[in-house]
Amino acid sequence: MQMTWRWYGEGNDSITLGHIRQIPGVMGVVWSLHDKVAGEEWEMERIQEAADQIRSKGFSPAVVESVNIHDDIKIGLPTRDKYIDIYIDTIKKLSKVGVKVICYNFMPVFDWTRTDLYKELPDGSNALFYEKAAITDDPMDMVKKILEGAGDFTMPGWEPERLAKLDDLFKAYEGVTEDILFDNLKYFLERVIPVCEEYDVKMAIHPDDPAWPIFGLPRIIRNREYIRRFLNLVDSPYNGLTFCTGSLGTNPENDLPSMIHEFHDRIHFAHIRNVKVFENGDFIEVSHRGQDGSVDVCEVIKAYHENGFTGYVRPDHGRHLWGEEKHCRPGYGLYDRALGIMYMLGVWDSLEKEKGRERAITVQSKQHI
Ligand code: DNO
Repeated sequence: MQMTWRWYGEGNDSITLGHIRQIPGVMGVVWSLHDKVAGEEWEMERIQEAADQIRSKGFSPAVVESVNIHDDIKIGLPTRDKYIDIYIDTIKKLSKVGVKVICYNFMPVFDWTRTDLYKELPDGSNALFYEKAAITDDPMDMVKKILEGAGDFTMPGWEPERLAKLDDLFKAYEGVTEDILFDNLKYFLERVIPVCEEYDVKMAIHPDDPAWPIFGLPRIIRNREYIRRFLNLVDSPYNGLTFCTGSLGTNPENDLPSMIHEFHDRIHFAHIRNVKVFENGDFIEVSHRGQDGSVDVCEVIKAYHENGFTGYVRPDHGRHLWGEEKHCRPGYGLYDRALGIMYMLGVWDSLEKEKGRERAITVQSKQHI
């Protein structure tokens, strides 16, 4: 497992590369060009500059998260080919600086959705919260809350310019059913995956967050059955997953360790996060420690370990601690994600030691024979 950290870039993140260097075990920085809107060209000079900056501090730039997919591709409009061409061009350029994995999503209109970005937890910290009853019929209510909460920070998937035309967007998605969304995803993948195979860049789709349809929009990457269907759309190792325990974990029916056992060879990027799911289906993000939420993070790590996982991992959203919500991007503070890394590495390292001991015992007993 290769530990990484999501960084939003100089001047666009409260955290610096210098801070990240002080977190034990982090070898890669997950990045993007966050000012680019879906469907826009990524210039080679900008890509090179970002990769060089990340490398200059000793990190690998091998994972890019959020090369966002234009809505026309998801809706299946005739203009999609133009946007797929641009996407392919970006994949080729990213390969030139050593990018190996691209994390993206295929959620209509919104990326992750929450109803409160700063819900207080009993310990006095605060975190992203989803309250079912607070979802009104008007999605604009939620958009306003999220954009207000984000303040000056950009939020990938929550671009104000795009969301200003929310009514038009919703109209454009009318008639897009789950099956049609699957077809449109297949169309996209059938064009993109052969290029990925040639350029050795793996696509890793992010699950829908939360793992159910909202505002009548279809959401298709949300459980074992749908993930199987997704992987079969184009059955290539280059068509893979970002396995996010926080997103899939919002539905307690998703048995995460067992899904890792099934899908591990198609998981290229692991997002590890804990959520506490309440009986009425509301959920809040909590510390990575298994006991603190509904995701048994120890078992998750164990499942990766048992399968010899060598892919990229990052702590996903964290709580906002010690007042940091005043200056950090929602969900992306420094402290809780750093604590999460230490928890994950603690579990991983002890499993590695155990394996070493078992190996030594096996060698010893063979010598006796
Ligand atoms: C949540 C993230 C997602 C992810 C996108 C990828 O914080 O894991 O927003 O970056 O869905 O396109």
